[in-house]
Amino acid sequence: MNFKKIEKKWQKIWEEEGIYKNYQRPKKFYVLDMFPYPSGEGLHVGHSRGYIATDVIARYKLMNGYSVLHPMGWDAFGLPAENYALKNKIHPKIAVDKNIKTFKKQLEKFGFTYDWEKEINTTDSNYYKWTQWIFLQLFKCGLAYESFEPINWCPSCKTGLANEDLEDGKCERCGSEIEKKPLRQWVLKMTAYAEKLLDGLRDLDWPESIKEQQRNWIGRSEGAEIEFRIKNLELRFKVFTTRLDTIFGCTYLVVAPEHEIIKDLELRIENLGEVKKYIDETKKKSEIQRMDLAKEKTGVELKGVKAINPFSAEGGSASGGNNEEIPIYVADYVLGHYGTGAVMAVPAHDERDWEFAKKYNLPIKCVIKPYVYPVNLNKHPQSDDEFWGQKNPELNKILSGEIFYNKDGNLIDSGQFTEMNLEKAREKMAKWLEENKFGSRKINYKLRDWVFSRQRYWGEPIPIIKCEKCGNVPVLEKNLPVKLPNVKSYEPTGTGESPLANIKKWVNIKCPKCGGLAKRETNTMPQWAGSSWYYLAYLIKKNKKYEWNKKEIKKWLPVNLYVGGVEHATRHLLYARFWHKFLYDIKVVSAKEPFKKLMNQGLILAEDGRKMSKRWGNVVNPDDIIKIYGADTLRLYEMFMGPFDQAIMWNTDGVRGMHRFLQRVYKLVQNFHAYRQAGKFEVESYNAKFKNDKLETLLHQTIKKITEDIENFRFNTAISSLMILFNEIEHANSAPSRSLSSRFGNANAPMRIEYFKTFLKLLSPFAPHLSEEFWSDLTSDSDNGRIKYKSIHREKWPKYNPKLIKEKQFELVIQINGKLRDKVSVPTGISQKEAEKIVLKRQKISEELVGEKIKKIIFVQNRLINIVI
Ligand code: ANZ
Ligand code: ZN
Repeated sequence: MNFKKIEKKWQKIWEEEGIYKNYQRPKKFYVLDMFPYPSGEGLHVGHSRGYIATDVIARYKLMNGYSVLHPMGWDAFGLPAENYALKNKIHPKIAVDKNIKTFKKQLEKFGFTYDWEKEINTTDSNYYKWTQWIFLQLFKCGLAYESFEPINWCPSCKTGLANEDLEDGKCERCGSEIEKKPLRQWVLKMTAYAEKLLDGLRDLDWPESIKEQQRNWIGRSEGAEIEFRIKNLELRFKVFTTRLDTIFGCTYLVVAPEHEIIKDLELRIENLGEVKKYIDETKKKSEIQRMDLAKEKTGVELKGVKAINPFSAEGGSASGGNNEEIPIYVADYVLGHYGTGAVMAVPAHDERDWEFAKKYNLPIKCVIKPYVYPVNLNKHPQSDDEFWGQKNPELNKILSGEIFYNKDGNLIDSGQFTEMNLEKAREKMAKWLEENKFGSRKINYKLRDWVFSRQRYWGEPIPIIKCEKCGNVPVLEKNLPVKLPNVKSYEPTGTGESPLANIKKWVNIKCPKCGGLAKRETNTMPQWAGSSWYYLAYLIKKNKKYEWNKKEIKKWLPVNLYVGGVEHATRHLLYARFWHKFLYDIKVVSAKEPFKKLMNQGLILAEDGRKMSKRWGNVVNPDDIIKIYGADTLRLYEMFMGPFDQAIMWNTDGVRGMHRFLQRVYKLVQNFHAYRQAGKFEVESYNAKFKNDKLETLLHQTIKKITEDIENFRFNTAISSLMILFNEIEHANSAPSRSLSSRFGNANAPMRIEYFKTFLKLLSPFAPHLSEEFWSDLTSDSDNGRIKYKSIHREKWPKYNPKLIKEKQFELVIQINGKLRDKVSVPTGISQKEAEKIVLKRQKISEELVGEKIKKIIFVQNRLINIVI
């Protein structure tokens, strides 16, 4: 079997005939792969796992009569491409072009259904013209703004980064420790979409873990902002709390070292020197270090100033105990940019506050009493917590503040709110707060706006012109794209300026508004820009350009199935949803979400159990496998190796096993040929003669199984049932000269060619080349050449006949007190409950049971049921 020749031949024919381009069918299916960043290393077998899966689905959907869109492209801007180019001393453009060629060559060998006419490349100026256009729309809507706040700075990549680009406080790209650096930067107002991004998750058919990661990243917290007055001053400042119910337990306030109030209070703070020293020290710490629960808490009191708890002044603090002035501390465990950068500390009910209070000897005031039963006679304990409260041996420790308590209970010592449960208290207190104008309910998000500029060369130029008179002026849309100038030296400068700033000819330009001298923005966009809308780009590509074509967009969106790695949970998948929701609001798209269903592929580990990496020298290149075993073997193997979404080790023996399987299929085709030559080939008569035999039942069962398996991403079990079916077909057909009856009927009977043809159809999404080759062998009419050959990939997906799929049955023995009374045929695997239902309804049994009391029923699976009376 010369699979190399076979695969090449069909790839060429498919391409020439464009057999997958059935875009006019009424039902559509858009199946999308996360497009690759074309790295210098090329594709490895881990990448192709997802691509093969989407190709199987694409082929399956095509055979089911859908218009299928299955495109591919290149995500080629950004730091990785630029760092690669710098390291190898070639211009990023040249490196990218070269890598794309390699990737494409590799992909073509798999025989995928891609429509290469729709190929996109984010670094093509026709493409990024529209990336820039979207930026301009964001700018015009006030969603792109300039900011000067300190941002994450990677000293090694010499660029600012977004929060999403960090991993444990380090640069996701190079692992360097991140610094905070004040820098002029462009920021996209992603927070304006926090609620929509959260809401939209509800209806998405995505893995729950990914949705949860996005929810946590967005980090919605419902709470309140409370205004605290500074004693003897007209100053007020706000804290954010999710636990308004604990306000009567607030014994001090804490502000972040970055908080403005410290400046405002400078004249009042008696220990200003100490405070400033503390603030300087915090600057050396990363956010992760500051948030670390295990770290010892530090802080300094702002001596000479006090705050007043608004709930103590008015509102009837019945206890009166909350009337005192409370001290203010600066401490780095409070973050500057979350909430209001200030917290009310409740040491009795919050762990961090408790530790801080212990260390600095601050009062700890318990305001929540765990439910105690039966003290509160009206209330039965309803949860574990309540029970726990009842028997709580720690009760006195909680009440005295010796330990902190962060569970449920009723308020104590909380003025008019005493005795309320916590939820009710939060509600009433928020009302009180709003009525007395001391604050309001507030929802906060952890999500930050997206730091969108990079001080690097290899990215889309930000289409803004900076004019001294007019400020930031958008480039006129008709002047897009702003092309990235071709330069020799593109190393990052490290000064916070992009290398583009040195290209005077490019930078200096007339202001589009006033005509005066102006300069171009020299920052570029981050690597996530181009991928934030690429699924749309495929739809509107026309000849080499892009035109917004609402009809196409409406037809294809949302993407029905999106497949890729889990590592994109909070970056690409969030950014793309954000842009999509914005494009929805400006009526460019009409679907609310871009990706309806998401599936993650599991990692393929190397044979040594480690991650495939150049460093370990354990990377398996698909080219090498295809060269020896062919693409179909590789495709089948990767789908067979294990559950699709789970990590699994590569195993070359498994590849060989798959290859042997295909060889056997080939051999059977040879047998059919022998039959045909011998004139024993009675295709027509077969149908009538061989209805309802066991093989036919198996065939229909297999069709059902594979159909359901493909729909549910169970490719591995689909392939194993395909193999079982093949074994039986092979058995029934393999020996043309054999006269004894084989397992399934008579070997002298005409070949079961129709069964085999159905088998080939089921095989075709997985092994498209060989199934096509065998199909053409069996179906093209060699005698008169009248019948034009029709590709197997244009065949209809086989349908099963439900009547033929008999469930396997067995004789269930029915005993009463251990004696045989009856038998009944039931499906194998029947449960005790179902069996009882059937058995007790049987006349013979029900008669025996009249007036008897059933003591128990013993059930032995797939054997007997014994009723003890
Ligand atoms: C009083 C209180 C009592 C709190 C209590 C908690 C428990 P999430 O859910 O993350 O939104 N907080 C507010 N702003 C903060 C900041 N900038 N840095 C560090 N901590 C901050 O958490 C909100 C809670 O975290 C707020 O509720 C506040 O402490 C603290 F028993 O207020 B809480
Ligand atoms: Zn101007």
